[in-house]
Amino acid sequence: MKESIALNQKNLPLFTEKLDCPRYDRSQVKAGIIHIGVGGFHRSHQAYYTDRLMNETDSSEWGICGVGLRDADRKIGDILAKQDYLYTLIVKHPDGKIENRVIGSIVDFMLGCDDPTAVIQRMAHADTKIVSLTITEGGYNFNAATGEFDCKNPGVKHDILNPDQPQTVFGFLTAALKLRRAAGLPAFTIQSCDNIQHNGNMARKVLLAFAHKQDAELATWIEREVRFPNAMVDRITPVTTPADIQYLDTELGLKDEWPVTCEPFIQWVIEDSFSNGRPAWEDVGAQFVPDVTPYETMKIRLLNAGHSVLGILGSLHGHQTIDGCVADTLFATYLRRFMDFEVTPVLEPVEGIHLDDYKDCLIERFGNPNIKDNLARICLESSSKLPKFLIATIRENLASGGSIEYATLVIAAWCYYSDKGINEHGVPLDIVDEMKSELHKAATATARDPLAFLKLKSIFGELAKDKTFTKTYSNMIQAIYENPKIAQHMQAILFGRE
Ligand code: CS2
Repeated sequence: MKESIALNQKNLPLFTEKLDCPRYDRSQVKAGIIHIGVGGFHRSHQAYYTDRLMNETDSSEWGICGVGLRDADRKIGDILAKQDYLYTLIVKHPDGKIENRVIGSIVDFMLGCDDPTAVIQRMAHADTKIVSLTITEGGYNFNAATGEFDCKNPGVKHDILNPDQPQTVFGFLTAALKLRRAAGLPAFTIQSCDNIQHNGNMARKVLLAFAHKQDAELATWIEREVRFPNAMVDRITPVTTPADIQYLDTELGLKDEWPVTCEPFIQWVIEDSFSNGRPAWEDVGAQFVPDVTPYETMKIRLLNAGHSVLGILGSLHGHQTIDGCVADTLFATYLRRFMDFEVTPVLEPVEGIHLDDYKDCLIERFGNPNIKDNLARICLESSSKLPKFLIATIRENLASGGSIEYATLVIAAWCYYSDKGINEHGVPLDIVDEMKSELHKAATATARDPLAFLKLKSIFGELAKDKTFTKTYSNMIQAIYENPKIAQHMQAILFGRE
């Protein structure tokens, strides 16, 4: 058998016949963007757009230097370095067609926990124009109920006292901006690419709260000089599996230790507000708009919440993946009704988008049988996802007198899931959540007090005081604890509507 060839710059010419490869001279690319959080999503989305841009236009000042802040990021850093920062993007269509592409837009990687000074200096370098972020919903470190920055976080406390040896993203950003201000350099843009409503405003709010604690004068400068464009980002990117690595090896004779798989759909809607220039991402399909709010709300409340609905209910039922859920008529119908009855009424019209088409397209995307998006990924860190994705919709429907049953069942099911930690067949659930023990503790008190789970105020705020909500919720809790077969409760809601 022929040995497969390692992916790296030297070997790139050997692959150009087999798949799309960067056509630009990577040795000339400067890192105008520092990206914190080089996970699968960054690599299938922003790095992909930027790679296309460099292929199609002269944009060599907009390469990306990846940054990881924690030791857990060492693996991706080491693999990328070994491969000259190249990796393969495997785009899987629903009909089985696969498009492979080597992405070259990442040109360097640095690990903050190894050498914070080097990362700060790189961010403070004149070449750096944008620092972009995918640090997950939890990374913004705010209390979901109050929306305020959490100054008690140990990393934050450390960084306030040790500005030169930061551990958190806030410490790194302020240290770098401080150097830029001292050097008379323009501020960089801070560009959030996370699924948070008004992600730019949120990044601004938490960074300013942090900077005020550390250096009030610097905070005023940041407030004036740094732009934080809001954006809606979208591309479903499941966790890479050993089968993806094997596929490249067998089919293309290419050895890539960490490729990324994703769906063909991609969207990026950005507010055109940058402190120090930006790439012409619109040349490769991104959309610049004056106000991204309606796009963000639509995406977070339909796609991300839709994922969570399937994720929590599907996990209890014993489904493994999103496409597995959508292939089950009960789950597909439930999802569509949730979108139609509970989300659509709280959305504003979105220019250029017909909501029915958008929902049809979402269900088609979820059903892509080649994107085996695991429910464990979807349910990861639910405590920082559900307040924004789902609970916000419940709250708005409570205010307007709209339907809440579809979403409330998910909350009641989440309580049962956090309490028991097993699905309805007794199989242990793979729960990964910063708040796992608090969730479990609150949920186990349900036997004594049906509303116990709602006492987690950082998640539910004052929802426990809303009579309409608690009535629906406690009935569902009682029903699920008596009979955990979640499909029967979903059916009860669906038939009750007919
Ligand atoms: C998912 C998202 O994490 C989640 O819960 O809903 O990762 C989703 O796949 C992306 O936002 C798609 O753009």
